[in-house]
Amino acid sequence: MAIKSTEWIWHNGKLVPWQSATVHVLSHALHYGSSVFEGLRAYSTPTGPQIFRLQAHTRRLLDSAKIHRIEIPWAAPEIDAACKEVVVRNGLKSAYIRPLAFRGYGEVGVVPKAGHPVELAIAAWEWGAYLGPEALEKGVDVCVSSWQRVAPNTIPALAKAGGNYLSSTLVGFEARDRGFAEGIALSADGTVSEGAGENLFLVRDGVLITPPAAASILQGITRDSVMILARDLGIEVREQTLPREMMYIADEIFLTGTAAEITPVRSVDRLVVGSGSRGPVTRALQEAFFGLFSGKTADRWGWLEPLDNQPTGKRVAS
Ligand code: PPE
Repeated sequence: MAIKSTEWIWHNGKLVPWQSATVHVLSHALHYGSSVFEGLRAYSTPTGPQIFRLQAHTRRLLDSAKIHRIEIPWAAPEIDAACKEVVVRNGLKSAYIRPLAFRGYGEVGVVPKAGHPVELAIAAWEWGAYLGPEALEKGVDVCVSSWQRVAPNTIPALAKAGGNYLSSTLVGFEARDRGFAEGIALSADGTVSEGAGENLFLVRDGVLITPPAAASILQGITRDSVMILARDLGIEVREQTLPREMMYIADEIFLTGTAAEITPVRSVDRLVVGSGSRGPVTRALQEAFFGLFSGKTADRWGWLEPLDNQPTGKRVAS
């Protein structure tokens, strides 16, 4: 997907013109994948643009950095304020926001010495539906990938680190080569993990089930939001390891992510899911989720952050 460039990118503490937000080719992250990043969305709402779950994303950025011992020289309130600033200064009504922290140019070598520079960049641009404009309504066809997720004790899946996405890229390439919109990866033990860039939920007999944190998933913030919204709607939610074939006999399946939002799945490995169209639970959750931005769903969790550009320090439990 081509990036719709904007005017400014926040880079190491200041706004620089889009074209000037560059790095040295000997930056550590380019060689060893030592970056951590986030993806957030700002939605246009009746009370102006609002960022969805800003504090939760900043917290996960800092958690990812901690796991990889990347010392980001900015604290959460500063990162929150910078995310707002890039949206405001680029005049965006809605946006995808991409904070990226990485080991920069210092010495070459796998293990960086203390004090190796860490850079932080935050860009924002307009980004539409991740899996295509029709996907949110009609659903997508997915396959199980021959590539499995990283096993525990190899690369930590809970960190949203650049290096992890070599796995996602292979899963995504294979799926598209085979004519599918997205690939689902199994974890090292063969149970369902997640999509290349999305968490997975299935519905069976009205119960919503999703793989647990230990299934080599990224703990998605959309996943967390969907579980909270579902419980609020009186839907039973379980985090449970799932054998692959549970997808074949599910009544409904959908994928969640900041980019993918809530995207129904209409087939897995060419087996039709349920009735083959968006199911009632998926639809109810989409309505609750998108209702947060239209004003139909009351934001009782403090998930929407206005762009007043003031760091609030508020941290909402997830
Ligand atoms: N799993 C993976 C592997 C993943 O990359 C994402 C987000 C999720 C789950 C869902 O997490 P959350 O956004 O917090 O609900 N993927 C991001 C990157 C997409 C991209 O292609 O780049 C995203 O959705 O922003």
